[in-house]
Amino acid sequence: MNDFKERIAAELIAVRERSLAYTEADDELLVRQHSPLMSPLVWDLAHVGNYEELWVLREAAGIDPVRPEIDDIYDAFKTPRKDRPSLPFLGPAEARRYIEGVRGRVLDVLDRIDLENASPLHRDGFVFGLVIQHEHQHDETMLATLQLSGQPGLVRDAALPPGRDAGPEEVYVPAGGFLMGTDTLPWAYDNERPAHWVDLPGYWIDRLPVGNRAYAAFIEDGGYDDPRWWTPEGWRWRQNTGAKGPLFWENDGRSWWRTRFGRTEPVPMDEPVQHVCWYEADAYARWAGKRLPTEAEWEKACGWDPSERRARRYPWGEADPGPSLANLGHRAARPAPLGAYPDGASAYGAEQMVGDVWEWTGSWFQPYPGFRSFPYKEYSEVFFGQEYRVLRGGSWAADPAAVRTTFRNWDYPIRRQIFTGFRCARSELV
Ligand code: AVJ
Ligand code: FE
Repeated sequence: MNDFKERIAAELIAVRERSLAYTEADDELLVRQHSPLMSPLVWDLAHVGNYEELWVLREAAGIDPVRPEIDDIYDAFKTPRKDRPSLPFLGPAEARRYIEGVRGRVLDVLDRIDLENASPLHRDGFVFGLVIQHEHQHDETMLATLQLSGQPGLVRDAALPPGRDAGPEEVYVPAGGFLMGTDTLPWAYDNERPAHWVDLPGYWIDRLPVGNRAYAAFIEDGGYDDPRWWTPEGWRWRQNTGAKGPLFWENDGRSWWRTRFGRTEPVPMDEPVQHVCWYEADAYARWAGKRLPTEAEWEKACGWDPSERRARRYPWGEADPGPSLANLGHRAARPAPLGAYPDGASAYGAEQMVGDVWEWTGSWFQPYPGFRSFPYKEYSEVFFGQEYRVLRGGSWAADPAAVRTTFRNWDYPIRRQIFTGFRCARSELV
């Protein structure tokens, strides 16, 4: 195998180790549904194997189905998450056997194929990138399921760099065009393409994500009881849910506590806030006299290099995201303190844009001009419209393989179990 194939094989092995680590619990825990919002963990596990079989073995390599009778069970569109517990899904032992069998053949395919070959699924190892990123995304979903379950055990305590006073609260992004999206990153999804010029007026964007201290000040200022800060739908959400703060937060009358993978601890005031929905982020921003950044504003502040006039792969440039640049890959099960990554700053000086928490933007998930679905409509196209808000940047639970300045994630505006926070922006006064 050549170097590139070796790297793909290493990524395949690493992501599988991760999936298996999240599904080591007893069988009962794996087959149980912890929340109607989520699948049983063992469903996610076999689903990633089934996806890999469909795309690498059947579509790309033309190999006959291993177990065609289970396709419907693992088709996310045939059964919504809430109905998945009633499916005849594979049990834990069988699921592990199935995905291992698929993986063995996938490595054979990798060994055989010509990555310089013309087929769009194979070019630059695209189909392998597809399944590696897909599995990492499901791993992050499994972590959210585990967090909701309240089960202990997934706190990882790798030391994170200390926070620091990072200077002025906002950075200024001068008016001008930038290239949004990509034509060249080989593993980018269809929704990140094509690259296109976007012209923006000057604006200010927060240097750092909104922290727990600032968010607690919003709550303590009566932010959850004042309809002025909320959109009508947001206010309805607030009233129907009775929410008083981020998910997993509690106030004992004296201070704020949070529960994280089964441990209850004081809310660390110097960390980015997480587990807030879009409505909460939007209300906070209005209270602060600001607004959420549009997706284009977010991407320009994160990835554009105005002196080179080109887009960077990461805010700091092209270097891989090592532990001094960003908090990714579940090294610790938490966001890093504010100001922890001065070397990870973007060209405009914005920090912690990649890693720590996904960030809500003010934009709906919509296609870029010239969008073409690839390799299938159900990855992105069926979600376009005014139903999902775009999330950017990647959380502490996102893997570097599925993070870049152009990467787009999306979810319903009510979602809070995901590892999501936000930063604010405001238009230049003219
Ligand atoms: C891009 C994270 C919204 O989890 O629904 C997983 C990714 N697509 N399987 C999701 C995905 C198909 C997707 N998100
Ligand atoms: Fe999936």
